[in-house]
Amino acid sequence: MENIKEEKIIVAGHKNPDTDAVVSAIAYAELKKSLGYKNIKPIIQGELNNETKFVLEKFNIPTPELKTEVEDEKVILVDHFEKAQAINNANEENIIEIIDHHKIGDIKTSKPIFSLTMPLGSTATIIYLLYKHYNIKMSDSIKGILLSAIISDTVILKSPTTTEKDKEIVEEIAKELNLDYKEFGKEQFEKKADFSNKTKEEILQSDMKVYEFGDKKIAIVQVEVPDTNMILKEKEEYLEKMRELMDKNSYYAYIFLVTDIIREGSELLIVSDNLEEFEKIYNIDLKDGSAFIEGFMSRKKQAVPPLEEYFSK
Ligand SMILES: [Mn+2]
Repeated sequence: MENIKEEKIIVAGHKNPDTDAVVSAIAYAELKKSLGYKNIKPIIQGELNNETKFVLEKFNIPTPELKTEVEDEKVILVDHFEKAQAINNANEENIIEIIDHHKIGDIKTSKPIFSLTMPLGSTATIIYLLYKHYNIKMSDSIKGILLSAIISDTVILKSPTTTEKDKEIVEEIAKELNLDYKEFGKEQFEKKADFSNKTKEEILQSDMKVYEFGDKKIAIVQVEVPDTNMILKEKEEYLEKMRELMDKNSYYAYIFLVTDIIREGSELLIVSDNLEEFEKIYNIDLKDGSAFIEGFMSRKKQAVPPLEEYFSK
């Protein structure tokens, strides 16, 4: 019988990697090594964003190898459960584990696998719990990047996706590392909102996820900024670009969440040939293609479920 611990394995986050996807891949590969896996490594499917770069540098962690297709390896998926977000050529045969905090998606396997999903603020939170479960000690670097990933996904513990576990773990790590997580979080989000080296098209595609509802594909991108005017002063240009990307990729709609981490809400920019539907779905009046919703912080918990409900009718 083949010994899984000897096999070549990659740990892969989703396309358009964010801090949680990258950190979870790194920390989980590290945990697996401690458990005796000899040939395992984290990979990223695309360039790091400014926030993730800052986090890895801060905690002295090398950037994982860039890889966009599974070859002869086995693959562990972290931070996603959707085929559309998975590395190319990940399939029923080569996926051996999934660790995630999203809804169960459309990925199928031909054999039983280890799959763990928990409704927590980040995949990093689950990885932390797995370290505890296996009683494996974490280095300060691993603790640091896990804290950063939790803070990133939960918008410094303010998003409605935040759970008591996320808070508990952030506070625990912050204490152990003697780190003011609120200050650090602010610094981190400033990097995240640094778009100076990016074009509008890059901003619109950097953290984009595509969701399929029947035959309709809807793209949703989210940015978290200290001030929505950074983006809204060029709203017209963004809407135009969104229309272009929507047409090119045959999306049913393109939604841009501009989340204000100070005001704790989001401006929704929406482009679609059926805008009235989206006004109904989110209970908003779009003015020149956008509307602000107070308390709206989470793509996963607030943007996606109403679409699912509406389009599955
Ligand atoms: Mn995540």
